[in-house]
Amino acid sequence: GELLAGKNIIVMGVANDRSIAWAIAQSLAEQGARLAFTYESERVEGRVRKLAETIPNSIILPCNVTVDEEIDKLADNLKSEFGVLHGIVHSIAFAKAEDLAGEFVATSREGFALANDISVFSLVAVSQRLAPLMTEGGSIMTMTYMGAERVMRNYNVMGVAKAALESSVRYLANDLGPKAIRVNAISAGPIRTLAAKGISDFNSILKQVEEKAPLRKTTETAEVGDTAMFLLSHLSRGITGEVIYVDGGYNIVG
Ligand code: 0WD
Repeated sequence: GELLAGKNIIVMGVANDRSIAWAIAQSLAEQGARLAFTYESERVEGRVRKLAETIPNSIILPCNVTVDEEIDKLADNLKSEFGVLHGIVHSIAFAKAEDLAGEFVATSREGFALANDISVFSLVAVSQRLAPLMTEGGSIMTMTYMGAERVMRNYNVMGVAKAALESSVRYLANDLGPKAIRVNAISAGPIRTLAAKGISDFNSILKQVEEKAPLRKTTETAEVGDTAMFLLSHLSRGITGEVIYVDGGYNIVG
């Protein structure tokens, strides 16, 4: 059956076909959702458009999440294209390369602000402006990483941003719950994507997971996609404010 038939969902954060957001989109489309993709800038528009064309009935809209006017415009566009919105996939993060290596203590004020603006506040800004379109209730999900809870080498400012993101999920869940809007995060194991290119020594991180995770393998984007589908569906209706690990169990071992 189609678990997401009649559901309109926005997917933010597709950069290429390796993006976690792209795997999530596949899982959602498989269950009959209608999708709107956003792209950050002209730099990625072509790639996103090409991918979106493979999903029937989907649309694409611009939105750089650092610009309030672009989020306002996105809300207007979605209202006229979809009317009602049922789901938001937030799969966006950014930090300067220099802040993803060496010591966290060296983080600059500017680098700290940028990482938190794009990776954390964007979830608040988007929820704020799109929740009013969720008149039939809804589900919002974002992507986080274990670096929020534990010190992981080189993750640095992004770990601090993910901690703020997970806390934001709880506060948003509490505010939006009375409107039947749920807010959750998936904490994924490391996956080789464009964003992962910014993390130095990523290979040894993957190797550790293969050796130590209970499932003895690294995380695949399709696994994240299917959990995201669950979170956007009626099946997860009792879950909000939660961080769900999709990491082969790595977080439970040393
Ligand atoms: O191991 C991993 N890859 C993990 C990723 C493990 C656990 C969590 N995550 C998280 C990331 O932190 C991020 O929140 O998953 C999310 C998606 O990351 P991804 O799929 O690994 O990476 P990528 O394919 O690069 O998508 C992130 C995208 C950006 O890509 P680029 O590489 O062009 O920066 O976020 C988008 C952009 O498409 N993005 C923006 N979108 C709108 N406005 C902006 C912006 N200002 N900046 C970045």
